This record gives sequence, C-alpha cells and structure tokens, in this order.
Amino acid sequence: MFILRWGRRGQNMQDAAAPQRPPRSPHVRSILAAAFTAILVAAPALAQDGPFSAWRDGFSSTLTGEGVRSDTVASMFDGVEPDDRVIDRDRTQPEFVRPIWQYLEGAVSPERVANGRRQHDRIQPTLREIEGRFEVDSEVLVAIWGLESAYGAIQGDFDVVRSLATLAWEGRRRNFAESQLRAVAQMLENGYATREQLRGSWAGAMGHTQFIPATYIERAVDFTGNGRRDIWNSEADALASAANLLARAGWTYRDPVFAEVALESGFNYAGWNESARRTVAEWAAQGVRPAGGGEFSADDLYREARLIIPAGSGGPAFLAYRNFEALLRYNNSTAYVLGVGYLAQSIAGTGSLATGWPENDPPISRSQSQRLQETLTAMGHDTGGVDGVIGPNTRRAIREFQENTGMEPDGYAGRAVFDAVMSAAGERGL
Ligand SMILES: [Ca+2]
Repeated sequence: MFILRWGRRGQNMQDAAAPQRPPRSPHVRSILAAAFTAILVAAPALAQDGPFSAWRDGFSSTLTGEGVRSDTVASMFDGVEPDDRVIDRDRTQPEFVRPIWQYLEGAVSPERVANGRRQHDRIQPTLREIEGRFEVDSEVLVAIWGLESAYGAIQGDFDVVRSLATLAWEGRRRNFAESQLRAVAQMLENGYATREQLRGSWAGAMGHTQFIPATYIERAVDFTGNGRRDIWNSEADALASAANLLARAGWTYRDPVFAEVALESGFNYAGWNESARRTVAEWAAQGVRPAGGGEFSADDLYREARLIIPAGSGGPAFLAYRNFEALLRYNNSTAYVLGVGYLAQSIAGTGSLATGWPENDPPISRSQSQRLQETLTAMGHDTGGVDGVIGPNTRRAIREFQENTGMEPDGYAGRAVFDAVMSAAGERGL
C-alpha cells in the first residue's frame, strides 16, 4: 500500500497519472483546464443586456458609489474593449471527457517531475522557511506550482481586467466577474499591483500559483517582507500564498493526501457513496484494504476519509484524507487533487499504483452522456435533467440501473455502462 508522508525523498510513490475537465475552482483556476483537448461545442446563446459601454459605465458608477476612487476606476476601464477570445472560451464545452489516466499522465509527466525536483532543490531554504511558518508540505507546494504555471513559465498573458470585464458584460458569470473586479480595485488602491501587472489566464487567474483577485486579497502574503505580495515575480511570495491558502483550508502537516486501497470481493458498492466520511477503521470493517497488501497502521485507523473510485470498480480506489479536502479548496476537481498528490509524491521519491486504470472503459462523451440521461430517464431512473454533465443525480440513476442489472453499482459513466443501458433500452423497445 502506498501512503506517502511528505517531506522525505525515496519513499513509495505513484507514477501513474488522470481526468475530467477540472471544474472551475472557487479559488484558483488550474492551467490544466487548458490542456483538455476538445472539440468545442457551442453552449446556449447568452444574453448581453446591451453594449459593452453600457455595462462598463454602469459598473464604474457602482464602484465609485462603493467608495472606489474615480482615477482607480478610470485606470481599470479606460480604453478597454471586450475580448472575443474570452467569450469563446467561456461559451464552449468540451465534447470529449479526457480519461483520468490521460490527465494524470500529463500532470505527472517525467519532465514535470524532473523540473519539480530541480526547483525543489534550488529553493530548498525558502521552502523550509515556508514550511516552518505555515506547516504545509513543500512537495505539495511545488506540485501546485508545477500544475498551475509549469513552475512559473506559463502564467498567462491576458489582461485580467479586460477578461473579467468581458465575462461580466457577457453575463453568464457576471456575479463572479464583478466580485473579482472589486478585488482588483482593492489591489490597485492598496498598491499591491500596478494596472500593467494584472496579467493572467483568460478567466483571471494570476501569477506563479494562479490566484484569482478575490483569493489574492484573502490569501496572498508578502513572505519576502518588501511590502508587496508579488505572486507574479516572487516565487517565495507565491508559494507562501499557496501555503497560506492550504493552511486556512485545514491542511495537516505531514499527513497523507490519499492512499490507494483495494476493495475485497463482495464489497458492498450499494452501501457506499463518495461523500460519506468514515474512519479508516470503519472502512476496513467494510472490506477496504491497503492496495499493496498488509494492514493499515494504527495512525491510519483513526483518520477520517472518503472512499473515492474515480474510474469505477475496474480501476483503483482511494481513501481521500483531510488534506485531500484542503486541496479541493484550491481547485475543486478530484483529478486535479490526485494530480497534485501524485506529482508531490513523484517529486519526493518514486513508486507506482497497485491497480491499473480501466483503459478499455473510458468515460463517455458529452453527447453520449445526454443520450444516457435521456435513456435512463425513459427507463424510470431520475437523472435530474438532461444536460450532458454527469453529476450526483446521474450517478445515482446509473447506480440504480447497475444494481437492477447485476453490475457493480459504482456510478461510473464509462463506455461499458453506456453500452449496457443502450442494449437494455433496445430490448425494451425504448
Ligand atoms: Ca514580497
């Protein structure tokens, strides 16, 4: 079994790699999202209330009404026009869902691991100081850095104010974009950044660790003590800011993020759900075992964890500990957190997964997901609508179908369950 304790080299680690398109994060947006190759399908048309200038003038008045100086507002919006590239990216959804194993392969590529080790060595004194102050494991910080910006190499070159103004005007994410722009105004007025410095991803994530403005205001720190929280140019400020975010999200120093586990034959999938938290002792009583054999340690038995099975019963299973939940606060995606964990492990040592991924049972596409939802609904299983997105309701409907037909009810929307549903529907003349 593999449980990694951070901070020491030469431990077991996994090599394999992961995902779904990471959903948009509440705190930062992963550059990994950009790595998802996709055939782009237009989302439903969105209504803009009027010309861009109308939104800009209205929001400018709102900001000054809230006490933002008019020269600050002018510096933000003077000469800014909407950016079509931002609208395109916001309106398109990928047709193909990238399998988690392909995502992990990219996230934990040999090059990223080698660069991570090199960076970890290069800035070790700084990392040690950050660990000392925030009690967050340095390999995890380096892994986040590697996934967010390729260790600072790819920070994004969009004008963040222009991107956010475009999103606010477009309307679908207006509340998000306007609250980020309020944070931008605060950044400028506090002298945290210059207008020219505000560059980043198309959705407003900035710097080495890709913080959106509101996260910057809440969590960025000036670790170097020069009066600036410089997440664009100071690795120390950026990594300490990520450490601060994780510390505030409940990180426990030197605790594992997750452990791969094996499920005994006869494991009761019907009694499992991915949000249930139990002690490892309780999981063990239900037939959950360390993946590499042996027994859980005494320390492990008292930890609380969720059991996650990201690619269904044909793939690996993991106990997700508290630090896993803290990393979800950084980017709310299971694939992303597994990627950070694997990369951190790989930077600290080497290893591999005990269980392979079900490469013959890849996740189904968006249009197949819609067809699956329609068909399950016609068969009497409530998927909570037909939107092509596999969420908790659809997973529950899949599990009902799987249970009725003698499959393991794991809720995984892969090719195998899709074929089984289509064939059952055909037999019933649906
Ligand atoms: Ca600084």
